[in-house]
Amino acid sequence: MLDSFSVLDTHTGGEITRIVSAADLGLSDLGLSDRSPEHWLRQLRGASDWVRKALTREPRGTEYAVGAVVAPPDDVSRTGCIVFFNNVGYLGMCGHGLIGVVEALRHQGAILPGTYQFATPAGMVQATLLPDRDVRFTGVPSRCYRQDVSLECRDGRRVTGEIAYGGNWFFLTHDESVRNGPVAELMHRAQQIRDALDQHEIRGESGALIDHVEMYCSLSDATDDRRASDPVGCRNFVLCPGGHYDRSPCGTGTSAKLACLAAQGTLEPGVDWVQESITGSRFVASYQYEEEHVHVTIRGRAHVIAETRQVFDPDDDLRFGIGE
Ligand code: PYC
Repeated sequence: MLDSFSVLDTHTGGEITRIVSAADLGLSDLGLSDRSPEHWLRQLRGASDWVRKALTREPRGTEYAVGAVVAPPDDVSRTGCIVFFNNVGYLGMCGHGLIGVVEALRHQGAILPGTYQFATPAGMVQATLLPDRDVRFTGVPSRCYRQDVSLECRDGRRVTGEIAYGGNWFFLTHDESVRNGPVAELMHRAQQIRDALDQHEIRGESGALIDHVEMYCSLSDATDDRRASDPVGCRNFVLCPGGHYDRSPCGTGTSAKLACLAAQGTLEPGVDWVQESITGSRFVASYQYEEEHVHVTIRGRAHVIAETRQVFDPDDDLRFGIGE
């Protein structure tokens, strides 16, 4: 077991990504055919799961960070590999995390402006580092799976929304409290929906667990000082699987939202949509159809906030974090 390794922290619209090199964990010392997210997932879920726990739990970590194990794109194929994780497990994809990884690679001098591919457990994604340091990415094919899904929460509240996939599974519903509700109330309302989904066994395609809840209200009334020329969009609040809310506008949640707008016919392909988080940070997104899916392209910006060497003292009983 390693006694130390380097971590680079970024934030994208307020949401942290904690980035670890796959080579530092010994994961990319493998033959080419083994350099796949599936192979890494097996390793990370098994012998290396302590890395996830240590980086997303107290005392060294925080439950609202998403972690990423990364192999940078090589010069020939310009293809890298990323596995994202959080305090409860591993994510299919993570949009804010992908923007964070690209900014981290730029900061480390591993990439120049240009377009790269990354293999993730949810599929291949494409990311472009733009000359102004913004990152534009196209996620995995997204789709609206069910519309007008109605469920009753424990407090008797009836909620109607959509089930959609954008790299993770989401239940999306309109909720005016997102406009200026206190975070504690938003957490409570979203958690009630998450509980109702579980209680009524409402699932995504092939029984997939819906582990993200996205509540939204229109952007147009969300701020007082809007101009007529401002783009259309919404403000959202996303409850993540580990019980925290996304400080960023949530990349996979934005993809799921645009898949729903496409299914409803309320947003034309190629038209810009602004997705705003409750911290006020924004992504700009648009979509294109491909057969029964949509490909959503999102533009955002991340910043490096820390470079640390994490030390694992064998005498420290809590070196892998508090909890099992
Ligand atoms: O940006 O896709 C995202 C995301 C998922 C969970 C937290 N952020």
